[in-house]
Amino acid sequence: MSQPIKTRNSQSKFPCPAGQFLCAVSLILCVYFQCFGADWRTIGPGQSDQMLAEYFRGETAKLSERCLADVKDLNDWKNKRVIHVGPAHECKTPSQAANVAGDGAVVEIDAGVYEGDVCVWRQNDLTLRGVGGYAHLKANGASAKKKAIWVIQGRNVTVERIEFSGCRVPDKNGAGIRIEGPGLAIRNCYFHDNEDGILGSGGGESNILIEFTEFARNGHGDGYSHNIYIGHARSLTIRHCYSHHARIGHNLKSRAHNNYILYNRIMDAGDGASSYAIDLPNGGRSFIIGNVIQQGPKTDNSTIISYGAEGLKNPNPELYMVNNTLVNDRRTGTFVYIRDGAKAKLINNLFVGKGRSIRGNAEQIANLTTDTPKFVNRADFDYHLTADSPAVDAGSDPGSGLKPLYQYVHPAKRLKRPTDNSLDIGAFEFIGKYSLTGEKK
Ligand SMILES: [Ca+2]
Repeated sequence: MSQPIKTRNSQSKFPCPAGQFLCAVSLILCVYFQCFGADWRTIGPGQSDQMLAEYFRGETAKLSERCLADVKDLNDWKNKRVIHVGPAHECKTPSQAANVAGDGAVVEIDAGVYEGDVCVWRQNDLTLRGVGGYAHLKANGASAKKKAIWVIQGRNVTVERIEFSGCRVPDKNGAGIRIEGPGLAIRNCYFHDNEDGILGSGGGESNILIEFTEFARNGHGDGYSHNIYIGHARSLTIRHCYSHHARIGHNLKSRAHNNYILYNRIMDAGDGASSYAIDLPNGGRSFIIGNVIQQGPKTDNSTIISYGAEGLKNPNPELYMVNNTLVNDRRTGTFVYIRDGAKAKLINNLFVGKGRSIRGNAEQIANLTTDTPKFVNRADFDYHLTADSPAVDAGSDPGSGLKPLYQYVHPAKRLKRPTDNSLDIGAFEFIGKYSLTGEKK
């Protein structure tokens, strides 16, 4: 059963032509200034206009919470039906809400554990959110359509504060979310102990945004299932997330044509056995900026970041890696593999540990390879710099399009990257000491 597709800014929402114009302008300004913020306008070497155009064409950006609040002011909110879910409401479970929701519904799910409750969301423009904490969808081996806890078929869906765990299916790809509709935003969620955390693409027109979200211990253990596995979407943006301990599979795998991998923490720690930290098997225009990435001694694959391993099949085989901190705790390995034929630019990256920094060809500026980075606490995976680190003030200006604007705060948060006169190498700027969790000491 498929739902009719609604066009954006449907004219029937607005009472008069002037109103339509003002509403449209306000909405565009809202999307431009509040969703994108400064980082969206500056990311990418000369790509900012293209990125904006991409995201205006796309559907994800308008779904940010702040934008929804503004849309409310534009008289749109009253047309959305809010459905409350929980033991005290008429709708006891999310799957009951999925049977009654219409397009544009806001489904607010009381915090708590929902055992074995799985469903398909076919409606468009949904907001699905936990209220008062995580709504924990504990599958206990259940699945919708033998695919996932939630199969999302509608377009432009936002998911917030939901915890997904325990999906198992016969083909060993049971996911927290299977993406089948274009345009998905995931915020403040937690995916753990499924066979895949998130799986799918929503098709070639789909833009996917994942932020402030944790992924842990997903994977069947056969190497074909991963914490995050995005197919051939138009774009994946993943930022301020924590992805760790994928079971044999990758902590992040994406076949999207454009990848914006920004300010995340991707880790094995001491006991993780993931394969790649980041796998971009088909290349594509990819920005990897400001990430903290660690490969543990038990990793299943000695390469940390892999670009184009299955061939540069996506358009624009360009890789921009800027101000990342990469630590290898394995006895040897490769930090970055770049397939021949790609255009790669690596600036201000910090490579710590044994192994080869780069396999393949890349333009390199101000990267630092060292075994004495003078971190605050390497054994405890706190890679903030100390005053005498060789990375301090050793960076090169990557240009406004590539400059890191945030830094990761644990867990799955961010702060604006502090600035002084000289950019440091790596994911963290040293201006006095910060704790792992972002407090200034
Ligand atoms: Ca500095």
